[in-house]
Order: sequence, then structure tokens, then C-alpha cells
Amino acid sequence: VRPEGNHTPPTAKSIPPCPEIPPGLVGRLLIEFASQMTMERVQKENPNVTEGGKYTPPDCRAKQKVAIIIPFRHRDNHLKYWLHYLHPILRRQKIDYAIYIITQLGEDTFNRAKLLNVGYTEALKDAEYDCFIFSDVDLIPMDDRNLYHCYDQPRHFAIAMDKFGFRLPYAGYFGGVSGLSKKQFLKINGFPNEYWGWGGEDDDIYNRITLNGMKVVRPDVRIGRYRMIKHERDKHNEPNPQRFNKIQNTKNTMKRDGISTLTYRVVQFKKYPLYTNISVEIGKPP
Ligand code: UD2
Ligand code: MN
Repeated sequence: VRPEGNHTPPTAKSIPPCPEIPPGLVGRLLIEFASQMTMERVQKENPNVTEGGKYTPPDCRAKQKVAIIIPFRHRDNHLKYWLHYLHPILRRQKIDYAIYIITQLGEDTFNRAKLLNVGYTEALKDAEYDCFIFSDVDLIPMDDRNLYHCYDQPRHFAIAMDKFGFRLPYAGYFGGVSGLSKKQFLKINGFPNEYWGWGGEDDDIYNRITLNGMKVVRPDVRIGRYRMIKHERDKHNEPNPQRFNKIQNTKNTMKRDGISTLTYRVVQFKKYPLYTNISVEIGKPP
């Protein structure tokens, strides 16, 4: 087992380590969702992304290998914009990364956190990742200085969203985009599998982090800005009425509900030019 954060691609011994601050960043970005987007266009824009949505900086050695995990169902239009904006940003950031879309099959109640657990597990079967970034499909960073890698504490990236007036909605907010190293993820037994429907799962994850003696770190509020593609609440992702009760009990539930107790069935694992899709059956609420 190699030490965390010391990933060295075997073929790239001779090139220098990537600089702490990538030199090609541009800062604030203009993000809009009015123009037509097609997968063909995004593919043409990103010829150097390889099969499965993978990229390794050609001119420097990244310290970490990053898996980006997206929970997904029926959001194809959002995915096009996400890929259109994120691939070039991640390339400028000199991240060694791959994109995993975790698609919940069927029409039973959506379960975001369980899909993220599946993404963690399946990505590690594909390659040896050091760092996992969990992102909603509809969130686009407005500043490329918000670096998509892992930190010495669990990271919350999406701190200033347009829909919340570019402010943190509450101190313990951990929704949208977050990142944990493999070690940090295992320390909290991963994410809960038992939050069906909308809400609460992000607060449970926040509780797991603080209950295990870690703290959440965040970028500067001027840099952690995001646009969310406007959408209605999806079908079969109704607010979970149990969420208020459940987040009171994280201390008791986290040991018996998490990555250690995850069960699911992969139906399809498919590499597309700009991402890898993993379609899974994850069951339904009891
Ligand atoms: C908020 C949080 C989100 C999560 C959620 C509560 C923000 C920006 N994000 O999102 O991280 O905590 O509340 O569960 O505040 N999805 C699908 N298909 C579906 C349903 C959901 O693909 O049918 C995925 C998709 O990646 C989506 C994410 O799940 O972005 C979160 O769902 P949402 O966008 O409906 O919830 P939202 O915006 O309130
Ligand atoms: Mn959303």
C-alpha cells in the first residue's frame, strides 16, 4: 500500500511534480446555460480526454489520483453542461482524474448518498484513487482556483451558490460538491445508505466527519462560487420526512450503516469518451 497522496504514475517518473498553484488558471469564469449543448460538441472541445472520461496532465506528475463521482438519473441535459465546463477546468487545474456517473436504475426513490458509496467502491475497482470528489450533476464552479483535489481535512467546495445568494446557507452545510481522501472516507465508514429521497444525507455526512474528530475545510467565499442549473424537484426524489430524526442519530447509526454494509448490483459498466457510466440497482426504501 502506498502512502496517501503520493500517487506516482509508473510511466511518468521523469517529468516534474505538478506545481502547488497551476500556472494556467484564469480565475472567475462566465457560466451560462442558454447556449445549445451537444455531446458531439463537448467531445470536439476535449480531444485529450481519454476513454471513460480520464485525463492525466502530460507535462507534470499530479500528487493525487482523483475520482469524480456524480449521482445520476434522468439528467442528460445537465450532464452535457457539466462535462462542457468541468473538463477544461480540471485540465487547467492539472488534476489527474476520471469521471464516474453512477446511474440509479428503475423508478424507485432516489438515494444520492448510497449512489456515492457505490461510486467510491466501483472507482477503486477501476484504478487506485487517492481522492474522491462527490458532485451534483447540476453544479458548475464559477472560479477555477477552486481546486478539485483532496486536502488534509474533508473539503466542502460548493460554499457560495447562486441559489443561496452566494453564501453558506448554514454553518454545517455540506451539500453539492465535497471531497474526501480514501483515508478520510474510510474513517467515517463512508456515507449513509439509508437516506431515501431528498435531503438530510449531506448533514449526516457532516455529522460523521465532526463525530470522528475531523473538521470541514472550505475555500474562500469569493472562490467557492457555483451556479446550479435551474430545475424542478425530480419525480421520485420527494423530501424525506425522516430526515430530521435521522440526522439526530448519526452517532449511533454510522457504525452500522455505511461503506461496510453497502450492497448493490452493477448492471452495466460502460466507458464513454467523456465519462464512465455505471448503472446500478440499489433497492428501495424498506
Ligand atoms: C441539494 C444539495 C445536494 C443534496 C440534495 C438533498 C445543493 C446545490 N445540493 O440539492 O447535494 O444534498 O439537496 O438530497 O444544495 N439527481 C439525479 N436525478 C434525480 C434526483 C437527483 O440525477 O432524479 C442527482 C443529481 O446529481 C442532482 C443531485 O442528485 O444534482 C441532487 O438532487 P437535486 O439537484 O434535486 O437536489 P438540490 O438541488 O436540492
Ligand atoms: Mn440541484
